[in-house]
Amino acid sequence: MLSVEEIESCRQAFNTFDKDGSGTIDANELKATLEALGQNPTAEEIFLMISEVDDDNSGEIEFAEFLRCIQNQKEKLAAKADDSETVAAFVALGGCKDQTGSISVQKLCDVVKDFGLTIDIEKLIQEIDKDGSGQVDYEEFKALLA
Ligand SMILES: [Ca+2]
Ligand SMILES: [Ca+2]
Repeated sequence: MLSVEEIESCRQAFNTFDKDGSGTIDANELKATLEALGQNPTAEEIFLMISEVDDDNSGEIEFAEFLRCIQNQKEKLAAKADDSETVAAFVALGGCKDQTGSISVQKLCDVVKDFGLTIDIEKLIQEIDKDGSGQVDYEEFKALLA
């Protein structure tokens, strides 16, 4: 969810786009704003941008649609941030930063026991390490934490 401050700044951004104050952003307004930002979108690009957001197919972007778009953006960023913590843990256990490589099941078990966690890690790993290789790759590791 967006905070009150975020909604407020969305409102300001929206008003910047909505030059005639009609309460919607139409294609011309979107184009003019992007051009003011130094971009040079084609009519087709503008159309695609609007249709991506335009849930009610009105051909214009209402404030609710604008808000939803910003919120989606924010959730995407948050999901990315979550990922980076998983990657950091993966690297700390011997994996690679680019999400390749793998960590040994033995090491993972040791760490879990060191932390005194009560989860049944061996059972979990049996479920995740389906090929029984004794190695946990990034996707498996991520599933483990999920
Ligand atoms: Ca308008
Ligand atoms: Ca609309």
